[in-house]
Amino acid sequence: MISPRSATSGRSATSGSSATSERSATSGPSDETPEVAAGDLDQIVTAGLARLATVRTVAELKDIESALVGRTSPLSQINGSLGRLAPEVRREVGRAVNEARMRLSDAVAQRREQLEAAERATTLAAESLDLTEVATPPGPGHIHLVTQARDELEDLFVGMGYTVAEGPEVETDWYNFEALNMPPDHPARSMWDTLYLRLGATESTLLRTHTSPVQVRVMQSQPPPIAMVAPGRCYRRDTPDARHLPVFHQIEGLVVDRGITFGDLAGTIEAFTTAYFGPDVHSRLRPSFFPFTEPSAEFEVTCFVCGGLGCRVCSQSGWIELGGCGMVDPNVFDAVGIDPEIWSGFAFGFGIDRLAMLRYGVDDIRHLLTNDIRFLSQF
Ligand code: 2NL
Repeated sequence: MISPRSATSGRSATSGSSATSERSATSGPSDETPEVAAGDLDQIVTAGLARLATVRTVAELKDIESALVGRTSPLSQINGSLGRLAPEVRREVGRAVNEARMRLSDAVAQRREQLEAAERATTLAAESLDLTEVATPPGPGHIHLVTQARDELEDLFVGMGYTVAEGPEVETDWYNFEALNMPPDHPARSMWDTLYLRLGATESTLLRTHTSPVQVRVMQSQPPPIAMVAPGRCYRRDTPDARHLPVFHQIEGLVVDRGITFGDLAGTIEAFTTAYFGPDVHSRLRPSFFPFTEPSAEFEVTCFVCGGLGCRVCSQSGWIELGGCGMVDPNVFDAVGIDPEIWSGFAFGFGIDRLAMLRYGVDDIRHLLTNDIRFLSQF
C-alpha cells in the first residue's frame, strides 16, 4: 500500500532531479511536489492496470475495485493527505490524483464489461440446447411374438371353418371348474394353482386358469353345431422360471355336432399342426387324463428341429408335446344343457407362448414379458 509516507519515500526515485524535490526532502510532507506525486501515481496506475489484467471474475473485480479506487485505496489516502500540501501544489496533485483515479475507474469499468460478457457467454453456453441435433424418431413397432402366433392360429382355424370367441379373464368358480366336471373339493382341481380374488364368497371368483370357460359360455348361449376357438390370457399361481409364468396364453378349440368322433379329433390335430409347422410335421395322440374330456389324450408333433432324429428340443425322443385334447365329457354337456345322447364333440387346448417359443427357439418364457427391445425386434 502506498501512503503519503511511502509517497515520500517513492520520491527518492526522482530526488535530485529538481530543486523543488530537494527542498521537499528536507521540508517534510507538506512540501510534497507535483512531480513526485505524479511519479507515484503513475506507479499506482501501472500496478493497478497490471492487477486488473489478472482478474478473472466479476466477484473478484469488486474486491480489486475497492482496493484500487475505494475509500482505503492509496489514491484516497493520498487525497486525504492533500491538506498538508501548499494550496498551489495541492490543486495540481489533486488533479493528478483525480486523473489517476479516472484512469483506474475507466479500466475497472472496461474490465467489468469484458468479464460480464464472458460470464454471460459461459452461462448461455451452459443453458443452450443444441437445436440442430437430429434425434432419431422412434421407428414403427410391430406385433408381439405371441400376438403374431395367436393371429396366425386364429387365421388358420377360421380357414377350417371355426369362429373365434373371447370371454372374461375374471371368472366364477362355476365356469372355470364346476361346469367342466370338477365339483368343489374335486381332487382334479389341484391340477391348477388358482389365483382367487377377494370378491364375494371365499374362492368364488378367480383369474381363469384356462380358456375353457369361454367355450362353456358359448355352449350355453348357442345351440350346436359349434366349431370355435377361444384364444386368450390365462393365470396360474406359478413362480416364474424358464418354462413358467403366472400369466400365459392359451388357445382352445371345441367342435360339437352330431356324430363327431375321436377320428375327427385326430384328423383336426393333424390338419392344424401340418398347416402351422409345414407339410413335414406330423402328429400323434397319446392317452392322458383331463376331467372335462373322456377319453383324453396328449398330442405331439414330430420334432421340427431335428426331423425326428432326436435333439435337445425334443429330448432325444423325436416328438414334441404340444397340448391336450379329448372327447367332451357328457357331464360337461349336461352342465350347459346340451343333450349328450344327440350331440358329441371334441376339444383341444395348448399354450400359444410355448408354441411360439418352440417355433423360434426361444429358451426362456420370461423373454416374452421383459419387454427388451433387443429380444422383441427379432420377431
Ligand atoms: C392343455 C389341455 C385341453 C380342453 C382343453 C375343453 C373345453 C371344454 C370341454 C372339454 Cl368346454 N374340453 N378343453 C380339453 C382337453 C385339453 O387343454 O394341455 N392345455 C394347455
